[in-house]
Amino acid sequence: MQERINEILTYCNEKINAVKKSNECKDLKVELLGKSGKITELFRFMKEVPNDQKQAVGKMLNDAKTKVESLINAKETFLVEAELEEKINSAEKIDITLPTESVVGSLHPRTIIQKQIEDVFISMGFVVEDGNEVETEFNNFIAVNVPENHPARDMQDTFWLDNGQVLKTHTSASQNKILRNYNPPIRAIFPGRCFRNEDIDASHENTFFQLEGVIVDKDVSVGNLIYFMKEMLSKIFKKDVEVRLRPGFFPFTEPSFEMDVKCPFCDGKGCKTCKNGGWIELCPCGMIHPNVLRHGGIDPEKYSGCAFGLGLDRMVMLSLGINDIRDLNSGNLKLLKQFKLDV
Ligand code: FA5
Repeated sequence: MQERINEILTYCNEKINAVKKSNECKDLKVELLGKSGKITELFRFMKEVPNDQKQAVGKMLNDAKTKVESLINAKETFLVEAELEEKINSAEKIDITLPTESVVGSLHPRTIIQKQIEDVFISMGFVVEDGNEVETEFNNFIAVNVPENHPARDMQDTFWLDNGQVLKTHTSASQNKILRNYNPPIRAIFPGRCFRNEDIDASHENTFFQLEGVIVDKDVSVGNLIYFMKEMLSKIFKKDVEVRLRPGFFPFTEPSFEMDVKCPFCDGKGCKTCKNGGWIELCPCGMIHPNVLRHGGIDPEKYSGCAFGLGLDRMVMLSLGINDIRDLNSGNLKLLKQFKLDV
């Protein structure tokens, strides 16, 4: 019997050695160990084995079966690992020097200019704050001295929500929160997206960005306003710029101004950008109205403040020579990806 078992074991060994792929091991297990497999066949001889030898022979057969099973399993494990190794190695053979079509994104021009302006203000001791896009009527209008039925509300054609709130029409809507959250002295800027029900053209969008700033302290004057704006514009245009103030009107500032910058492209001589006027209207601003300070919990007898509401899109268009504001919201990558500036 031992001889027969050895023959079968030799046969199994040869078969196992001949297997070259892991998926062939399954078939081989059936062939050797399945119902009509070579090893199973051996067990059929058991009935011919004399009773006194049955135990010893049974043990021999079981040992042989276990041996074949473990040989096949070991071979299978070996082949699976070898195949995995081969897969990994062949993946590494991809020619990484071949040119690939990778698309590298870039920051939106508005983000670039916003970041540059923020950096200048941060360097002058300002904090940068964020505002809501959906605002209460109080924050958007009442807190900035535009009570119900005030005609100044008509200056901003507003998207009202069913719940009485509004899509922020200007970043001034965040002024109240800033005044309340910080104690004077305050130096803060707060950029944000604004919404107005506007007829759209090359310089007007229904969704646009402003960058607002407030300075509140003892004895703040128009001189402070001019200083900070001049500093910021000179850094952005990378040259000393001149600014001038013209009278303006906003319910939340008194006095109110429109700040113009001497055209940084032609130094005031007149060019396409300034429409030959030599000056570019850039930023509404003024001294914060006492009512706005009071709404913000600040005593106007002790403190004064100034504020400005820069049209961020206008600033972006000016700095980068973009003629149509609609391009900024267009998602037109051909245009937008041209502006990979340092940030
Ligand atoms: C305001 O919104 C005031 N809150 C600004 C302000 C703040 C004044 C603090 C005084 C003190 P105005 O409506 O003019 O003001 O808008 C400010 C700037 O936002 C404009 O100069 C313009 O550059 C930009 N802007 C306004 N409406 C639009 C629009 N529809 N599309 C694109 N930009 C706009």
